[in-house]
Amino acid sequence: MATVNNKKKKQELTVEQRINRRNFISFTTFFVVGGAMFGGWKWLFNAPEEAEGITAGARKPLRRALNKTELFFRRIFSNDHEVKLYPPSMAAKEVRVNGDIGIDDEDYNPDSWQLSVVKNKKETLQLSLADLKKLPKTDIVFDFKCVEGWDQIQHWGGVKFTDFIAHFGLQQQARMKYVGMETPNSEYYIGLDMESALHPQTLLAYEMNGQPLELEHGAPLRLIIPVKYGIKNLKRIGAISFSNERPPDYWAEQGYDYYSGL
Ligand SMILES: Nc1nc2c(c(=O)[nH]1)N[C@H]1C(S)=C(S)[C@@H](COP(=O)(O)O)O[C@H]1N2
Ligand SMILES: [Mo]
Repeated sequence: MATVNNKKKKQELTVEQRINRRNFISFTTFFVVGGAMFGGWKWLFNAPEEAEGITAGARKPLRRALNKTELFFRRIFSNDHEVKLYPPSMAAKEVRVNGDIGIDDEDYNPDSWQLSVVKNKKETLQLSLADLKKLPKTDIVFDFKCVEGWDQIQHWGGVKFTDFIAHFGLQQQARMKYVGMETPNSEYYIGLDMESALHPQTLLAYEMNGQPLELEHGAPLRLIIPVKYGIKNLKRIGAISFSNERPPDYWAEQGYDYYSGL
């Protein structure tokens, strides 16, 4: 009997000891992890902001992480990988309109439109829509995705960017790292990494659902780049240029991911 009682007492003590031990572990973990978190936050808070201009002045380490993510995805990005296609019958008839930055002037006349292609400091091509329509037309029906959280199957037609490069003798330019595009009034502008611009599904589009583009969708010419979110799909392209530095990008300046790839 006595042995049993002793054993019971011993067990109770053990439970108490265990509780103490757990308390000790909990509090130590709390202070060590909490301290590390506070230290990490302080480090981030005191970290310098990245250079102003190209992006929205996020703390450098955060932006560094984002750019590393970009590098990772750029490395696995392949122009052999094409986005999923749909039959034209699945394309939306009522195509969503989103964003009118740089295309909201009431008295805009698309007939006076010309596309400026800046080859270098001395040479700029001026192209008409007729010049572009001489090239083969490519149609694409795919799921268009906006960062705001909506997507829609849409049908676009136009000139493949790679066909455009080849036809207008821009091979030299296409060896640079970036393409910049902007609206005729320069109010909306985007920068693209060259790999994505040269992706076989990237189009300079002048048709939607087999009809000429409407003004609100970017007439007379817009970009359709299925490997990027909507923000990079510039409506009403006025000028195209090439560079080895990141061109200015409207939404990147507001803090959105410069790459914005899918
Ligand atoms: N010029 C210009 N292009 C633009 C925008 C804009 O505001 N202005 N918005 C972008 C965004 S955020 C999206 S989602 C798509 C929407 O294209 P849609 O209006 O043809 O659907 O256009 C992109 N291109
Ligand atoms: Mo968007």
